[in-house]
Amino acid sequence: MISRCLEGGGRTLTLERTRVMGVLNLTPDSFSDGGRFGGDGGIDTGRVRAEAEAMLAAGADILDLGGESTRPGAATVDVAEELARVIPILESLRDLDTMISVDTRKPDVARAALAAGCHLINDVCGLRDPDMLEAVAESDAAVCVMHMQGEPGSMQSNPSYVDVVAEVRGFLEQRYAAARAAGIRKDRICLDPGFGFGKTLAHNLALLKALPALRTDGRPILVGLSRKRMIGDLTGAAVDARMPGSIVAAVIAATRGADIVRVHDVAETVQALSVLEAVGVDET
Ligand code: HH2
Repeated sequence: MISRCLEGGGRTLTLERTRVMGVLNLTPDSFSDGGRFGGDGGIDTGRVRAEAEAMLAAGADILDLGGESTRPGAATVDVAEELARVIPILESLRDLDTMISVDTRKPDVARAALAAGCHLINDVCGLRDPDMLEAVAESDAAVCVMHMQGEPGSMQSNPSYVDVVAEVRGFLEQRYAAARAAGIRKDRICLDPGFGFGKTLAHNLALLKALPALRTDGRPILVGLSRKRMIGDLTGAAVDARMPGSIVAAVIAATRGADIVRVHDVAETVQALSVLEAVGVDET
């Protein structure tokens, strides 16, 4: 694997092996783990902290906090609600020795999260909102620029591409160029094809096969396949029974050059990736 790193908010993640981003969804309605830290009565900070510590002990390198579900058809969340879900948790985890990411597509949430000390903004809209681009550019945080066709509310109704790999690659190149032009240093940027975001099973499989072709200016590739519908479509497994397929998907992504995998099942994925690492992966 080409040696590269991701820098943000004073933290550096070296990428000589595939790194693991653990998902901490602070939502009542995320597709696989919604409501696990409490629902309408508020989020249980102690339970999130315990899970965060367990993920780090299991080998997570990044923790990704999300206050809005982006599953297909999800309801939008207003800024105040998303802030109430994310910021107190972020503040309670800030002392942990890790990179903390906030998964948001709202510039106001990103600004508050940056002020509260997050190290990475994970934007499923790929910095298309000029205000989001500015919010990240004004900071020294890392950013994940993800591809999505359409909006979460309707993205799975009829995804269509002439050439999915070329179009996703073109989008990532264009948003990468916009980020660079806004003054975001190269070392702060990673890119993500956005599995399941406005894509059919055939589109997702084509992108996974072609992952090395999506590499843009040598920057890291982040991949999120964990528990997604794609795994269900291939295996028939219900959402709470997709761990084996998700682990294999993470390993396949790693063999094709994924630098970071975004997963719900950290310990199991780390174990699988350590077997892969012992064997080694050819340069991509
Ligand atoms: N997938 C989800 C959310 N955020 N961010 C990146 N960079 N890449 C992804 O593939 C990705 C993401 C969807 O998964 P999840 O957070 O588990 O569900 P929900 O959106 O329902 O909260």
